[in-house]
Amino acid sequence: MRRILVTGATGQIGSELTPALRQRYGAEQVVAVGHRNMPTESLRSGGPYAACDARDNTALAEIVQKFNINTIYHLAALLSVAAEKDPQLAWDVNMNGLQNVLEIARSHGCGVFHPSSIAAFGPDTPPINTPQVTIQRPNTMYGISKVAAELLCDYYYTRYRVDTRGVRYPGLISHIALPGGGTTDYAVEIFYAALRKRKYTCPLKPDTRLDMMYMPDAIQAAMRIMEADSTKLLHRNAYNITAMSFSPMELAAAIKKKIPEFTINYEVDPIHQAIADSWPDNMNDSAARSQWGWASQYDLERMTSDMLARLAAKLTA
Ligand code: NAD
Ligand code: AKB
Repeated sequence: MRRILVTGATGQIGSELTPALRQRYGAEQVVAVGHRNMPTESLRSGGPYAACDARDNTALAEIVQKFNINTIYHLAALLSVAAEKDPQLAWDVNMNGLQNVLEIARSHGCGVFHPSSIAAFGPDTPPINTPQVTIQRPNTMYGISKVAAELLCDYYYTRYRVDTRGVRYPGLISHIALPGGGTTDYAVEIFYAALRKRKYTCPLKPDTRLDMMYMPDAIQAAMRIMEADSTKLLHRNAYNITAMSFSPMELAAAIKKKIPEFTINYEVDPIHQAIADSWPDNMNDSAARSQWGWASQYDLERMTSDMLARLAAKLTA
Protein backbone atom coordinates (compact mmCIF):
# COMPACT_ATOMS: atom_id res chain seq x y z
CA MET A 1 0.00 0.00 0.00
CA ARG A 2 1.41 3.41 -0.97
CA ARG A 3 1.39 6.10 1.73
CA ILE A 4 2.40 9.30 0.01
CA LEU A 5 3.61 12.75 1.03
CA VAL A 6 3.60 15.62 -1.48
CA THR A 7 5.78 18.67 -0.73
CA GLY A 8 4.97 21.86 -2.65
CA ALA A 9 1.37 20.59 -2.71
CA THR A 10 -0.13 24.07 -3.20
CA GLY A 11 1.99 24.76 -6.29
CA GLN A 12 1.17 24.39 -9.99
CA ILE A 13 1.91 20.66 -10.18
CA GLY A 14 0.97 19.77 -6.59
CA SER A 15 -2.51 21.28 -6.94
CA GLU A 16 -3.31 18.65 -9.59
CA LEU A 17 -0.99 15.80 -8.64
CA THR A 18 -2.30 15.59 -5.05
CA PRO A 19 -5.97 15.02 -6.03
CA ALA A 20 -4.88 12.59 -8.77
CA LEU A 21 -2.84 10.58 -6.25
CA ARG A 22 -5.73 10.67 -3.77
CA GLN A 23 -8.06 9.33 -6.41
CA ARG A 24 -5.66 6.52 -7.34
CA TYR A 25 -4.41 5.43 -3.90
CA GLY A 26 -7.14 6.67 -1.52
CA ALA A 27 -7.68 10.10 0.01
CA GLU A 28 -6.33 9.17 3.45
CA GLN A 29 -3.11 7.74 1.94
CA VAL A 30 -1.90 11.06 0.51
CA VAL A 31 -0.65 13.88 2.77
CA ALA A 32 -0.49 17.29 1.12
CA VAL A 33 2.33 19.40 2.58
CA GLY A 34 2.14 23.13 1.90
CA HIS A 35 4.36 25.97 3.06
CA ARG A 36 3.30 29.62 3.09
CA ASN A 37 0.59 29.65 0.40
CA MET A 38 -2.96 29.10 1.60
CA PRO A 39 -4.19 25.70 0.44
CA THR A 40 -7.43 25.58 -1.51
CA GLU A 41 -10.41 24.21 0.40
CA SER A 42 -10.43 21.04 -1.72
CA LEU A 43 -6.72 20.37 -1.05
CA ARG A 44 -7.20 20.84 2.69
CA SER A 45 -10.43 18.91 3.05
CA GLY A 46 -9.70 16.24 0.40
CA GLY A 47 -7.29 14.35 2.69
CA PRO A 48 -4.58 14.95 5.33
CA TYR A 49 -2.88 18.36 5.14
CA ALA A 50 0.17 19.75 6.95
CA ALA A 51 2.44 22.77 6.49
CA CYS A 52 6.21 22.89 6.90
CA ASP A 53 9.40 24.16 5.34
CA ALA A 54 10.97 21.42 3.18
CA ARG A 55 14.35 22.29 4.75
CA ASP A 56 13.07 21.60 8.29
CA ASN A 57 14.30 18.09 9.10
CA THR A 58 12.45 17.68 12.41
CA ALA A 59 9.07 18.90 11.15
CA LEU A 60 9.18 16.90 7.90
CA ALA A 61 10.42 13.71 9.61
CA GLU A 62 7.57 14.01 12.14
CA ILE A 63 4.98 14.10 9.33
CA VAL A 64 6.64 11.13 7.60
CA GLN A 65 6.57 9.17 10.86
CA LYS A 66 3.05 10.19 11.88
CA PHE A 67 1.53 9.08 8.55
CA ASN A 68 3.88 6.12 8.04
CA ILE A 69 4.92 7.51 4.63
CA ASN A 70 6.74 5.29 2.12
CA THR A 71 6.72 7.54 -0.99
CA ILE A 72 7.61 11.25 -1.24
CA TYR A 73 6.77 13.43 -4.23
CA HIS A 74 9.13 16.34 -3.60
CA LEU A 75 7.86 19.36 -5.56
CA ALA A 76 8.85 22.28 -3.28
CA ALA A 77 11.25 24.53 -5.21
CA LEU A 78 11.92 28.00 -6.61
CA LEU A 79 11.51 28.12 -10.41
CA SER A 80 13.69 29.86 -12.99
CA VAL A 81 12.69 33.54 -12.87
CA ALA A 82 12.11 33.46 -9.10
CA ALA A 83 15.54 31.83 -8.71
CA GLU A 84 17.29 34.55 -10.73
CA LYS A 85 15.70 37.14 -8.39
CA ASP A 86 17.14 35.43 -5.30
CA PRO A 87 19.80 32.88 -6.31
CA GLN A 88 20.97 32.25 -2.75
CA LEU A 89 17.47 31.36 -1.55
CA ALA A 90 16.94 29.22 -4.67
CA TRP A 91 20.07 27.18 -3.96
CA ASP A 92 19.07 26.79 -0.31
CA VAL A 93 15.49 25.65 -1.00
CA ASN A 94 16.23 23.58 -4.12
CA MET A 95 19.31 21.78 -2.79
CA ASN A 96 19.00 21.73 1.01
CA GLY A 97 15.28 20.98 0.75
CA LEU A 98 16.06 18.04 -1.54
CA GLN A 99 18.89 16.73 0.61
CA ASN A 100 16.61 16.90 3.65
CA VAL A 101 13.97 14.86 1.80
CA LEU A 102 16.59 12.32 0.64
CA GLU A 103 17.98 11.93 4.17
CA ILE A 104 14.48 11.38 5.57
CA ALA A 105 13.79 8.93 2.73
CA ARG A 106 17.02 7.09 3.56
CA SER A 107 16.20 6.72 7.24
CA HIS A 108 12.49 5.90 6.74
CA GLY A 109 12.77 3.66 3.65
CA CYS A 110 10.82 5.95 1.28
CA GLY A 111 10.91 6.20 -2.51
CA VAL A 112 11.31 9.74 -3.90
CA PHE A 113 9.99 11.43 -7.05
CA HIS A 114 11.80 14.69 -7.79
CA PRO A 115 11.22 16.53 -11.08
CA SER A 116 14.04 17.97 -13.11
CA SER A 117 13.43 20.36 -16.01
CA ILE A 118 14.49 21.51 -19.49
CA ALA A 119 16.42 24.03 -17.37
CA ALA A 120 19.00 21.30 -16.65
CA PHE A 121 20.33 22.03 -20.17
CA GLY A 122 22.18 25.16 -21.23
CA PRO A 123 23.39 27.18 -24.21
CA ASP A 124 25.95 24.49 -25.26
CA THR A 125 23.33 21.70 -25.38
CA PRO A 126 22.00 20.71 -28.83
CA PRO A 127 18.61 22.51 -28.75
CA ILE A 128 16.78 20.37 -31.31
CA ASN A 129 15.87 16.77 -30.49
CA THR A 130 18.02 17.20 -27.35
CA PRO A 131 19.49 13.76 -26.55
CA GLN A 132 18.85 11.97 -23.26
CA VAL A 133 22.56 12.08 -22.45
CA THR A 134 24.27 15.27 -23.62
CA ILE A 135 26.12 18.42 -22.50
CA GLN A 136 24.59 19.96 -19.35
CA ARG A 137 26.16 23.33 -18.60
CA PRO A 138 23.19 25.55 -17.62
CA ASN A 139 23.86 29.22 -16.84
CA THR A 140 20.94 29.91 -14.46
CA MET A 141 20.78 29.18 -10.73
CA TYR A 142 17.62 27.15 -11.30
CA GLY A 143 19.30 25.06 -13.99
CA ILE A 144 22.43 24.55 -11.90
CA SER A 145 20.26 23.35 -9.00
CA LYS A 146 18.42 20.97 -11.36
CA VAL A 147 21.63 19.33 -12.65
CA ALA A 148 22.96 19.06 -9.10
CA ALA A 149 19.61 17.55 -8.01
CA GLU A 150 19.73 14.92 -10.77
CA LEU A 151 23.23 13.96 -9.59
CA LEU A 152 22.31 13.99 -5.89
CA CYS A 153 19.35 11.68 -6.55
CA ASP A 154 21.64 9.35 -8.55
CA TYR A 155 24.06 9.38 -5.60
CA TYR A 156 21.38 8.45 -3.05
CA TYR A 157 20.27 5.61 -5.31
CA THR A 158 23.71 4.11 -5.94
CA ARG A 159 25.15 4.77 -2.47
CA TYR A 160 22.11 4.17 -0.23
CA ARG A 161 19.61 2.39 -2.53
CA VAL A 162 16.99 5.10 -1.99
CA ASP A 163 14.47 4.48 -4.81
CA THR A 164 14.76 7.91 -6.46
CA ARG A 165 13.04 8.64 -9.77
CA GLY A 166 12.45 11.74 -11.89
CA VAL A 167 11.65 13.29 -15.24
CA ARG A 168 12.85 16.42 -17.02
CA TYR A 169 9.61 18.33 -17.48
CA PRO A 170 9.20 20.90 -20.23
CA GLY A 171 7.15 24.06 -19.48
CA LEU A 172 3.79 22.99 -18.01
CA ILE A 173 0.42 24.45 -18.95
CA SER A 174 -2.62 24.14 -16.68
CA HIS A 175 -5.93 25.78 -15.86
CA ILE A 176 -6.06 24.95 -12.13
CA ALA A 177 -3.22 26.74 -10.28
CA LEU A 178 -1.24 29.65 -11.67
CA PRO A 179 2.45 28.92 -12.30
CA GLY A 180 4.94 30.16 -9.71
CA GLY A 181 7.75 32.26 -11.22
CA GLY A 182 8.96 30.42 -14.32
CA THR A 183 10.06 31.40 -17.82
CA THR A 184 7.35 29.33 -19.50
CA ASP A 185 4.55 30.98 -17.44
CA TYR A 186 3.61 33.06 -20.49
CA ALA A 187 2.03 29.94 -22.02
CA VAL A 188 -0.51 29.90 -19.15
CA GLU A 189 -0.98 33.68 -18.74
CA ILE A 190 -1.82 34.03 -22.44
CA PHE A 191 -4.99 31.93 -21.98
CA TYR A 192 -6.27 34.04 -19.06
CA ALA A 193 -5.56 37.22 -21.07
CA ALA A 194 -7.19 35.84 -24.23
CA LEU A 195 -10.40 35.02 -22.37
CA ARG A 196 -10.51 38.16 -20.20
CA LYS A 197 -9.12 40.89 -22.48
CA ARG A 198 -8.74 39.35 -25.95
CA LYS A 199 -5.10 40.54 -26.01
CA TYR A 200 -1.77 39.60 -24.45
CA THR A 201 1.65 41.24 -24.04
CA CYS A 202 4.32 38.55 -24.21
CA PRO A 203 7.70 38.81 -22.41
CA LEU A 204 9.40 36.56 -25.01
CA LYS A 205 10.22 37.20 -28.67
CA PRO A 206 7.63 35.82 -31.14
CA ASP A 207 9.86 33.03 -32.46
CA THR A 208 11.18 31.72 -29.11
CA ARG A 209 10.49 28.01 -29.46
CA LEU A 210 10.29 25.93 -26.26
CA ASP A 211 9.36 22.42 -25.24
CA MET A 212 5.92 22.31 -23.52
CA MET A 213 3.38 19.91 -22.00
CA TYR A 214 -0.23 20.00 -20.81
CA MET A 215 -0.67 19.16 -17.11
CA PRO A 216 -2.68 15.90 -17.54
CA ASP A 217 0.34 14.43 -19.35
CA ALA A 218 2.70 15.68 -16.61
CA ILE A 219 0.56 14.09 -13.88
CA GLN A 220 0.34 10.82 -15.78
CA ALA A 221 4.17 10.79 -16.12
CA ALA A 222 4.75 11.38 -12.40
CA MET A 223 2.47 8.49 -11.43
CA ARG A 224 3.61 6.12 -14.17
CA ILE A 225 7.34 6.41 -13.50
CA MET A 226 6.79 5.69 -9.79
CA GLU A 227 4.96 2.48 -10.71
CA ALA A 228 7.51 1.41 -13.34
CA ASP A 229 9.72 -1.66 -13.03
CA SER A 230 12.79 -0.36 -11.19
CA THR A 231 15.19 -2.67 -13.07
CA LYS A 232 14.30 -1.01 -16.40
CA LEU A 233 15.09 2.56 -15.29
CA LEU A 234 18.54 3.16 -16.75
CA HIS A 235 18.20 6.98 -16.51
CA ARG A 236 16.09 6.88 -13.38
CA ASN A 237 16.39 10.49 -12.17
CA ALA A 238 16.37 12.48 -15.36
CA TYR A 239 14.16 11.21 -18.17
CA ASN A 240 13.54 13.65 -21.03
CA ILE A 241 9.78 13.75 -21.63
CA THR A 242 8.02 15.97 -24.12
CA ALA A 243 4.64 16.57 -25.73
CA MET A 244 4.75 19.65 -27.99
CA SER A 245 7.08 22.45 -29.04
CA PHE A 246 5.90 25.92 -30.05
CA SER A 247 6.76 29.63 -30.09
CA PRO A 248 4.57 32.46 -28.69
CA MET A 249 3.61 33.33 -32.27
CA GLU A 250 2.40 29.77 -32.92
CA LEU A 251 0.52 29.56 -29.62
CA ALA A 252 -1.17 32.89 -30.39
CA ALA A 253 -2.20 31.55 -33.83
CA ALA A 254 -3.71 28.43 -32.22
CA ILE A 255 -5.71 30.63 -29.80
CA LYS A 256 -6.77 32.94 -32.62
CA LYS A 257 -8.37 30.00 -34.41
CA LYS A 258 -10.77 29.75 -31.45
CA ILE A 259 -10.95 33.47 -30.54
CA PRO A 260 -10.55 35.37 -33.87
CA GLU A 261 -10.36 38.83 -32.25
CA PHE A 262 -7.38 37.81 -30.04
CA THR A 263 -4.17 39.83 -30.56
CA ILE A 264 -0.65 39.52 -29.18
CA ASN A 265 2.14 42.06 -28.87
CA TYR A 266 5.68 41.69 -27.53
CA GLU A 267 7.55 43.56 -24.78
CA VAL A 268 10.62 41.41 -24.34
CA ASP A 269 11.91 40.99 -20.80
CA PRO A 270 15.70 40.39 -20.90
CA ILE A 271 15.70 37.92 -17.98
CA HIS A 272 12.92 35.77 -19.42
CA GLN A 273 14.45 35.92 -22.90
CA ALA A 274 17.99 35.01 -21.83
CA ILE A 275 16.72 32.02 -19.86
CA ALA A 276 14.47 30.83 -22.69
CA ASP A 277 17.29 31.19 -25.23
CA SER A 278 19.43 28.80 -23.19
CA TRP A 279 16.80 26.02 -23.14
CA PRO A 280 16.00 23.29 -25.70
CA ASP A 281 13.37 23.68 -28.42
CA ASN A 282 12.39 20.06 -28.03
CA MET A 283 13.83 17.04 -26.25
CA ASN A 284 14.22 13.49 -27.48
CA ASP A 285 12.14 11.34 -25.13
CA SER A 286 12.78 7.91 -26.65
CA ALA A 287 14.45 6.56 -23.48
CA ALA A 288 11.32 7.29 -21.41
CA ARG A 289 9.14 5.76 -24.12
CA SER A 290 11.11 2.52 -24.31
CA GLN A 291 12.05 2.10 -20.62
CA TRP A 292 8.74 2.83 -18.86
CA GLY A 293 6.12 3.34 -21.56
CA TRP A 294 5.91 7.14 -21.51
CA ALA A 295 3.52 8.58 -24.14
CA SER A 296 1.92 12.03 -24.29
CA GLN A 297 -1.76 12.58 -25.14
CA TYR A 298 -1.95 16.32 -25.87
CA ASP A 299 -0.52 18.27 -28.81
CA LEU A 300 -0.84 22.05 -29.32
CA GLU A 301 -4.29 21.93 -30.90
CA ARG A 302 -5.86 19.55 -28.37
CA MET A 303 -4.29 21.37 -25.41
CA THR A 304 -5.48 24.78 -26.70
CA SER A 305 -9.08 23.59 -27.12
CA ASP A 306 -9.17 21.98 -23.69
CA MET A 307 -7.49 24.95 -21.93
CA LEU A 308 -9.89 27.48 -23.46
CA ALA A 309 -12.98 25.40 -22.69
CA ARG A 310 -12.03 24.60 -19.09
CA LEU A 311 -10.66 28.04 -18.27
CA ALA A 312 -13.73 29.74 -19.76
CA ALA A 313 -15.96 27.58 -17.53
CA LYS A 314 -13.80 28.38 -14.48
CA LEU A 315 -13.72 32.15 -15.14
CA THR A 316 -17.48 32.26 -15.73
CA ALA A 317 -18.17 30.38 -12.49
P1 NAD B 1 5.41 26.09 -7.99
O1 NAD B 1 6.30 27.28 -7.87
O2 NAD B 1 4.06 26.26 -8.54
O3 NAD B 1 5.26 25.38 -6.58
C1 NAD B 1 6.36 25.17 -5.74
C2 NAD B 1 5.86 25.11 -4.32
O4 NAD B 1 6.99 25.03 -3.46
C3 NAD B 1 5.03 26.32 -3.89
O5 NAD B 1 3.75 25.91 -3.51
C4 NAD B 1 5.81 26.90 -2.71
O6 NAD B 1 4.95 27.29 -1.66
C5 NAD B 1 6.65 25.70 -2.26
N1 NAD B 1 7.85 26.09 -1.55
C6 NAD B 1 8.73 27.07 -1.86
N2 NAD B 1 9.69 27.12 -0.92
C7 NAD B 1 9.43 26.15 -0.02
C8 NAD B 1 10.03 25.69 1.16
N3 NAD B 1 11.15 26.27 1.65
N4 NAD B 1 9.47 24.67 1.84
C9 NAD B 1 8.35 24.09 1.39
N5 NAD B 1 7.71 24.48 0.27
C10 NAD B 1 8.25 25.49 -0.42
O7 NAD B 1 6.23 24.98 -8.79
P2 NAD B 1 5.68 23.79 -9.68
O8 NAD B 1 5.49 24.32 -11.03
O9 NAD B 1 4.58 23.11 -9.00
O10 NAD B 1 6.99 22.88 -9.72
C11 NAD B 1 7.17 21.76 -8.89
C12 NAD B 1 8.46 21.06 -9.27
O11 NAD B 1 8.41 20.73 -10.66
C13 NAD B 1 9.72 21.92 -9.10
O12 NAD B 1 10.80 21.10 -8.71
C14 NAD B 1 9.97 22.45 -10.50
O13 NAD B 1 11.33 22.75 -10.70
C15 NAD B 1 9.53 21.27 -11.33
N6 NAD B 1 9.20 21.66 -12.71
C16 NAD B 1 8.10 22.43 -12.95
C17 NAD B 1 7.82 22.82 -14.25
C18 NAD B 1 6.62 23.67 -14.58
O14 NAD B 1 6.50 24.13 -15.75
N7 NAD B 1 5.71 23.92 -13.64
C19 NAD B 1 8.66 22.41 -15.29
C20 NAD B 1 9.78 21.66 -15.00
C21 NAD B 1 10.03 21.27 -13.70
C1 AKB C 1 10.25 27.45 -15.58
O1 AKB C 1 9.93 28.10 -16.59
O2 AKB C 1 11.07 27.83 -14.74
C2 AKB C 1 9.64 26.08 -15.41
C3 AKB C 1 10.50 25.02 -15.98
C4 AKB C 1 10.47 24.75 -17.43
O3 AKB C 1 11.25 24.40 -15.28
N1 AKB C 1 8.33 26.10 -16.00
